[in-house]
Amino acid sequence: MRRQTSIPDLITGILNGNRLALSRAISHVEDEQISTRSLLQGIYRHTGRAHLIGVTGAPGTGKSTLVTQLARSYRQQGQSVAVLAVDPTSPFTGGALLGDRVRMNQLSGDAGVFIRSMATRGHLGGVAAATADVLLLLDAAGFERIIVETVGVGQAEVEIASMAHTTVVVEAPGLGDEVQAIKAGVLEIADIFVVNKADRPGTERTISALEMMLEQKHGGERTLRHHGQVMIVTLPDPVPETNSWQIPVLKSVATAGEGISTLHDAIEKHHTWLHNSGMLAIREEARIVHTLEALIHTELNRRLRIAVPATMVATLVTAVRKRTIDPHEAAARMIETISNSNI
Ligand SMILES: Nc1nc2c(ncn2[C@@H]2O[C@H](COP(=O)(O)OP(=O)(O)O)[C@@H](O)[C@H]2O)c(=O)[nH]1
Ligand SMILES: [Mg+2]
Repeated sequence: MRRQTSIPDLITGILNGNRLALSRAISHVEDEQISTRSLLQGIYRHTGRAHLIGVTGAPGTGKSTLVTQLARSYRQQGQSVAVLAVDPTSPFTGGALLGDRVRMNQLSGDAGVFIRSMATRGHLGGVAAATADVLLLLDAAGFERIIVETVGVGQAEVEIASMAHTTVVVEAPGLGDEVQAIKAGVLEIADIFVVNKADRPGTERTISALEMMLEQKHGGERTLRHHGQVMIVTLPDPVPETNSWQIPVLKSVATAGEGISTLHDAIEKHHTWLHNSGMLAIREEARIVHTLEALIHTELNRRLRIAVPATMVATLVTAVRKRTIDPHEAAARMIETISNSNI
């Protein structure tokens, strides 16, 4: 059984960089305990300092290997770094190949590194919302760089990647079709592309394919996805030349540590650009809108489930099917029931 620690103690612990307190707090979020809300309330004003780096891409492209190398690179420059893997297939979750374990062990035992994986199932409020809360905890604990790894396939994963300040999309050569496959969701959120496994044939072709897609892409826009809708954050028009970010297409061999310093530099350059261009505030506000929508959505769903009995839902569904009432009318009656229930 988990030892009980009071919320104020947990908050103090997190703010003092106590790893045990941080781990426990993350478990609170994962288990969706009621205490999560007061926990977040206590730490929120201490957040906003970390640079959030999203690393996403298809499974097997070498994200975890790359993230491990990046974390080492940050450590070498004296910056503290947290890694959050939101990936059921991630080596961090225990499915590690020996080499990955060895690499992770080189980082473990270092107080400036914190590595954690997140379960992707069972979050009522959605995995993206739970991840956002864990990111706040890591931020409050004082980590200067937070790297979140996700598999860029599902909508939730794309949503998580879009919460980052800097989103790195990882490709691997020979996945020509997959470049197309992930293009729709991921191209819009990429700030940096990296073609990993550059020791493999086809690297230059993949780089050209990405560069071609970038040329076709309309510049100056970055989209945030939410519930299947797309919120577009648009820069003031016309976009001043100094205000635009040129998305670089880099290459790396993560297993050999090649290309890591270039990637590190590109991430830092993007970080500086976000600050200097004013884009940081624009993106943060878009993210806050997104968070508020998600919270409201979850809360209204909860109220709906409590206030509207299943029998009423069944009756209304049947009525709609029989064309006695239309869907708008049925929805209105359910909403009215919530309003009258004083929940
Ligand atoms: N040849 C080659 N293999 C790599 C490279 N980077 C990672 N790998 C290997 O690719 C496999 C998948 O790597 P992993 O980091 O788990 O990918 P992820 O699923 O994207 O997180 C592992 O066996 C890695 O050792 C690379 O640059 N070149
Ligand atoms: Mg992985």
